[in-house]
Amino acid sequence: MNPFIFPEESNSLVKKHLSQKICKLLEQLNTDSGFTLEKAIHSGLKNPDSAIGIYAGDAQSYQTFSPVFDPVILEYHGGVENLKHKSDIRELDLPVLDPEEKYILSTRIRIARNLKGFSFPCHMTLSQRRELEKKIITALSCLKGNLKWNYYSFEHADKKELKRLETKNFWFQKGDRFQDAAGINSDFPKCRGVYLSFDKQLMVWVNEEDHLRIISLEKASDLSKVYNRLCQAILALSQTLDFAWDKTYGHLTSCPTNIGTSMRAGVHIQLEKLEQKKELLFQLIKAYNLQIRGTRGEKTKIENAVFDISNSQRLGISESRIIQNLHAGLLAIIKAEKSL
Ligand code: ADP
Ligand code: CIR
Repeated sequence: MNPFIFPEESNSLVKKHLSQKICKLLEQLNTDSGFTLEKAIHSGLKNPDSAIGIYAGDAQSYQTFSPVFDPVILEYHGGVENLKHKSDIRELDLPVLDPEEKYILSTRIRIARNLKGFSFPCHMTLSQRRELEKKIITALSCLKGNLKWNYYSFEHADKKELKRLETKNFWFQKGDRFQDAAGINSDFPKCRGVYLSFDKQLMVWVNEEDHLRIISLEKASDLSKVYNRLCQAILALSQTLDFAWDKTYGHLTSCPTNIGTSMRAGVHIQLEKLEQKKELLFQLIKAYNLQIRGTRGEKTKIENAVFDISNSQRLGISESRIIQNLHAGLLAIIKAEKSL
């Protein structure tokens, strides 16, 4: 019998794909760092509303537990047979999307990275997190020019300064109950922190869901500019940090939804007319491989007709292609909004 009982109402991908046969095959296995199937699926077992329900505790999890990760990945990302994921991080020059600033409030692109040789955040001891934070701070201190500034440790930075960062959204909270059940919040806020560039348009979250979340953000609609800043940061960090990578799955992340480019590029866009014509909006979203999230992030509501529209593809597509598709999709959405 399957020793793991998922909540009856759960529709998660892990519940769907973890058959008794696969469970039997995997339940006694460990990765070299001691990660197990039980730890990987703990979040899905605890949260009936999990959509995915599984996290990787290290890079090796994707191989050791491939009989369950592979079908989850296949269903979430689409076909990966014979796939060789290729990265293409290079600067682009695309026209500004909304020069009159009528619709787009802000543009944000994030990518995730985990370091080779370290367990992933749901499976780290305090001393491993500490060692990792030290290594990342050293790498961040090499950023130059506009990307240069300061690391704010959640443990050691001045409390008033941290409050100020929090009110301006330059900060991350303890993870949600899905991440909590996975173990990602252990020892929070120890060894967590945020790096901010002088102009506050580049942010790096340290020891959140992934070792690094590199975020380029601007209250404007110049997608190329936001993307190019991210390219500069990631290329500079790659000089000193060695990232977990797989030739099929690309960049390896805690949540299998993020593997591949690990990139979510999107805008906050106010669509008062299309909000009343959702079927048209959904058609456009589908046609350009985009997704909608709530105004305050994943699993939140749309407030004031402000949609978070971003790429839905991450695997088997390059970073530059994602940006080009997003650009084309947003032009079409703005055109539709204007025409209504
Ligand atoms: P992630 O991007 O890491 O997948 P979320 O969907 O939770 O996770 O978003 C993280 C945060 O970034 C949320 O507070 C969300 O409101 C904010 N955010 C997302 N897109 C934008 C944007 N285009 N402009 C400003 N903030 C954004
Ligand atoms: C879940 O399974 O619902 C959570 N672990 C979050 C999954 C991440 N994101 C997503 O579906 N896009």
